[in-house]
Amino acid sequence: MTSSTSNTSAAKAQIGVTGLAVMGSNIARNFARNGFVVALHNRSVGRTDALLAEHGGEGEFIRTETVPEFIEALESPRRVLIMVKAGEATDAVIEELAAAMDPGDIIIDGGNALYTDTIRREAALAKRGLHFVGAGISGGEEGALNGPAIMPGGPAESYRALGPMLEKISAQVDGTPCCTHIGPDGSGHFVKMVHNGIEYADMQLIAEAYQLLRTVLGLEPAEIADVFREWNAGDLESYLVEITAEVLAQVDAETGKPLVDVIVDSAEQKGTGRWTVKSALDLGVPVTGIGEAVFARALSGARDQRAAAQGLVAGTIEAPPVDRTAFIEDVRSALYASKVIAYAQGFDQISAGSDEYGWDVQPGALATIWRGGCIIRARFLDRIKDAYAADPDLPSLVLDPYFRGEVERSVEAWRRVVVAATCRGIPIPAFASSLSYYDGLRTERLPAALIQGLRDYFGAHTYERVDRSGHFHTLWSGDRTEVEV
Ligand code: NBP
Repeated sequence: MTSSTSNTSAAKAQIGVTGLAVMGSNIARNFARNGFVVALHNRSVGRTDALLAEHGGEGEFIRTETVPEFIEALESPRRVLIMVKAGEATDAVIEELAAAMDPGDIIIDGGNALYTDTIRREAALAKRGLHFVGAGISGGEEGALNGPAIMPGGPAESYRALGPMLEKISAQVDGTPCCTHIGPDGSGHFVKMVHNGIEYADMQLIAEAYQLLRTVLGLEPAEIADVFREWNAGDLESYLVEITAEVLAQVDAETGKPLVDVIVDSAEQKGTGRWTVKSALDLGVPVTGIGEAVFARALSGARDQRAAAQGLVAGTIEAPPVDRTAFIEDVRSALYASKVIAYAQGFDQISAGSDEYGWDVQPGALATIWRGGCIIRARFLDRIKDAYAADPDLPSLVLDPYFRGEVERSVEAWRRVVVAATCRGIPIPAFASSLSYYDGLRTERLPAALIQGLRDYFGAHTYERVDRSGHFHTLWSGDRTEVEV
């Protein structure tokens, strides 16, 4: 049933959604399809009317035009989900809503907010007695409509009033909702940010695998689509691998060429990958896979510079011969191992962020809710859930017995792939840096000792010794004896 006027409706809405572009309207429909009465609001009323005209029959909606009307349409405590453009628009909408709301009411920001903004907003609204929930929502427009993964932060108290509704509209895997309370203030948006960072790494690794199969084996996109389809039946099963096969198999109607060959090779970004890397730098966590993925997009976008660099000598060297079947299997292994590294690094960042802000984020719970609804959903996440169930204090995902076994089994293939690419001059930044990270992690003695020596030489920054505790400095410009400082 659709209510075409606002506060004349008898029933009050259990949830209000403001911001009815693609994400907001699909989430509003998802709530309504799940039996909730939904109040609708958008800055320009045309979007509200378009939603009601096209989908008003899907459930019970209350149409509102103004913020006071919208607030009046909601049952108490009021729950309002904001789905507007992240940044200043979110602040403007929060201010308008907060002025009309009462203590105990809940404002949920489902946009891709920067977690530090969420921390700031939560603190400011808490002073006014309002609950603020920064909720990461993943799954794109399809997920928003049919069941996204939802990562709500904010006060535990507000989750009690809100959680069951979010759990109902989220994706479900094995009867478990892909939604759980992540922790206080900005934790939900923080984990969503890292989720997006992992998504960047995942996509870059897939793209490198494609490039290798195309360049080294000379396979056509349709043939590579078949390879990805096959991979999707095994341990690599995931939404991104599945849709890679779809995109590679697509033929451009106009030219008859593979669609991938008529798309400009310049990848864009909206910012969450960059945020992830900035945060990782601040936290001192090496997220090399995500970093390479962000930089690879930046390089792809430097079109003028790339055009000017055409003709630079490749300097390729003779590569070991490759057998088609064996090489495809090597690339599969390298992709899987690199993916383990990207997730291990992402989970390290979440753990560091959780420690820094005192959020107590549970990595196993996160792996559980990422199994469905979101873009990085994958069979693999069941394994991550199991890994953290077996050892919640796992020092690195790579050290879980299952993942360790997989990576150790893959490492020779991984090296062959990196060698094959390097000899031929094929760029594989994420494959190569993930392998280097793995080698760095397992190397007993790193050259960081020399770096410490250099730092002490030019800046008297001191060093620690392997044989006794304390901090030491060599009198480099004096008699070069060592002093304890
Ligand atoms: P957009 O990010 O394109 O934002 C459009 C909405 O913001 C419209 O409803 C627009 O109202 C409203 N808006 C703007 Br712009 N400025 C406003 C202001 N100053 N005051 C009030 N409303 C304002 O929409 P989207 O793609 O649906 O995404 C919504 C949120 O969800 C974003 O934060 C996005 O990052 C996040 N998200 C998107 C995806 C995705 O796949 N697209 C996935 C996950 C999360 P108008 O109609 O009057 O112009």
